[in-house]
Amino acid sequence: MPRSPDLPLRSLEPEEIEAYQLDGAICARSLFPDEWVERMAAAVDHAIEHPTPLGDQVSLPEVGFRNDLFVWKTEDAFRDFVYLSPAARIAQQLLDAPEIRFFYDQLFVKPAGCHVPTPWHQDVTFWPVEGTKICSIWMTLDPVTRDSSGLEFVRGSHRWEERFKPVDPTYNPYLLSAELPEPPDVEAERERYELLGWDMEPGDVLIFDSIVLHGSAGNYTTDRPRRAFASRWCGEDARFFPRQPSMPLMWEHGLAPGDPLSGPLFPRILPSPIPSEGARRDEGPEPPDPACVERAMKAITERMAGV
Ligand SMILES: O=C(O)CCC(=O)C(=O)O
Repeated sequence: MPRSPDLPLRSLEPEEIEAYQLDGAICARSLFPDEWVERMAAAVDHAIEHPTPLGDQVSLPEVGFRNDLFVWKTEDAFRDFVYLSPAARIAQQLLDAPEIRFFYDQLFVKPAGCHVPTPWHQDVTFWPVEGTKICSIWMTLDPVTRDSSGLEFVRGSHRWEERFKPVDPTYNPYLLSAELPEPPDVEAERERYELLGWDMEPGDVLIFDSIVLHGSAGNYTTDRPRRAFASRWCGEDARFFPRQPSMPLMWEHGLAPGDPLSGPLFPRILPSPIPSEGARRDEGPEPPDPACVERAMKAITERMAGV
């Protein structure tokens, strides 16, 4: 297939880039053609009906909350989004990065009446990666208000020195075993912080830094799901940095701590994809590697036994 990402409908404005640098998060509208938004909405609907083994562990199906990650490895629509949608070009402009690599994708679905909050957190403390140019592009596939779990950000918190425990909507004990302080209880003291949040329409995106503190309430509407698809992008200084604990990787990557992010798990998209990195995925869906899954599970069990 031709492998060059689409152009966005417009470039980011200088004021948007400045706001990202200053605040750590922006809401950008009218970047993605409708076809991508419609395709991702259908893909998310399909993916939540067919969760990955990791997705099952990070979801709360009994209350409707669905989370899944690295879906681009197994579902072609997400693979196409990575290689062909305008997202990589948007990240390139925002980060001013000659080289853009894909880190991973993640979906977050809260159906109407799913009162599961996303606790306030920083992303980087979940991640086996470090670098100055890492952003997420979080696309909503439904109209979003604060009432239906719109994400909020503590303005400027990406410039804070502190790093906090990675806490997810399931309060995963493995991640919580990180020896880091608890995140501040922003919800309890909202007036102490300058919070950013936006009402959004399908296809609008939030673009945010890997360190900015963010969270969302549950979906308190009775008639509106909140489906979101996040893709994470890195510039050229991103390194493999395996925090203990951090999000398990279910595919071989062959990286040692400090290596530049690279290879088939973190493929280069711009200036152009590297054929050898995409070759295996081009052959078809790539389910998690059983040896990696076993290793990750063993590491989790050992860590939990030790704390
Ligand atoms: O959609 C949500 O509630 C959480 C999203 C999030 O935390 C992220 O994309 O980093």
